[in-house]
Amino acid sequence: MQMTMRWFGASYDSVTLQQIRQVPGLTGVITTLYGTKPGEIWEEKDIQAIKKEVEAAGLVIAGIESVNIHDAIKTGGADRDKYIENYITTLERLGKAGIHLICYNFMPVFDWTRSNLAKVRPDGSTVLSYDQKIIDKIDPNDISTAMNSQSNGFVLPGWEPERVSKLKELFAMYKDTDEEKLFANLTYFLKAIMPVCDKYDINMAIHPDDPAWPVFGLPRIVTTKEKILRFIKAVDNSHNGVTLCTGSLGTNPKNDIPDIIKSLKGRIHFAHVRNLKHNGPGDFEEAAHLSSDGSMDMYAVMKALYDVGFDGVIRPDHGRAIWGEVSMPGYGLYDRALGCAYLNGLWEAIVKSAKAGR
Ligand code: DNO
Repeated sequence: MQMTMRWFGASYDSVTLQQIRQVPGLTGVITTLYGTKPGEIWEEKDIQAIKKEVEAAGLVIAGIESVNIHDAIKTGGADRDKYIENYITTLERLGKAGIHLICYNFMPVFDWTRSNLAKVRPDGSTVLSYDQKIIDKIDPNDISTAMNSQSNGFVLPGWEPERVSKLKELFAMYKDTDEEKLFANLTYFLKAIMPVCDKYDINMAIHPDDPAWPVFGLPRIVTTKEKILRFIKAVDNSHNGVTLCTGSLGTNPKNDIPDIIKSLKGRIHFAHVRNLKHNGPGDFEEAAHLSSDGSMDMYAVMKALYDVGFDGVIRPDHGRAIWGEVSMPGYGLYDRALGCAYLNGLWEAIVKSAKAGR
């Protein structure tokens, strides 16, 4: 298991590589060229520059989150093959640069969605939260304003202004895309990119939909064990894998995360491990990573990862805003560092107990 932390790049992140380097047990970052748009071919010089910057800080790039997918690919539009070719070129360049893990999502129009980016908890910390009753009252065209007004001035991943300025156009593009079509478009894309993934040993790790149900009437296909296994089997290549994101899959309390982990043995290439607290149907808030702070058994999650022989890249996920830190919501240093320490502690205990036969 390789412990990492997400880093958005020096121009976008409040956290520095030097700070990340001091988190115990952490060796790499998960990053991206945050300024690139879906569909763009990544420039070799930009890939080399960020690699050099990360390595100069004594870390490695353990993976990219995300190389985003152009909507023409998700909707199966007339120019999808052109955008798939662009994606392949980017993968080729990343592979040549020694990067072997790519996280991406296949959510229509919106990436992750929350109704509040700073819900105050009893201890005074703030967290991201979601309440379907609030979302139901928001016009989809206003959700980006609501999200971005709470971003502390940072560009939120998946909510980049140039993207959300075209919401009406985007909704129109997805007019005829139902679950079946989205599934077919995902498998078409995966089949097309597998040869380059085979050539450069690139693990593709799809991120689950967050929350794990349709939002604003748009289809979602990465929400349950059955749906995930369907496209894993449809493109049966070990490079076609998943990001096991407990916080996204866990939004639906019916998702049994340890069971999902067991069903995906060998296909979990990346793990986002964090806790959340359920307040009622369709109503949850994020929590500290610790089991007792939320609704999930984090020991059971880590143990299941251990039991399936997971040895991939892991990172803590959204943290609470604590100790007065101002950052991109969910992505401050302090609570994610606590998350790293906790996950490393669980892992050490699990490994040592297993070795001692306990
Ligand atoms: C939000 C993240 C997502 C995730 C993408 C992966 O904090 O979990 O933006 O990175 O869905 O492509």
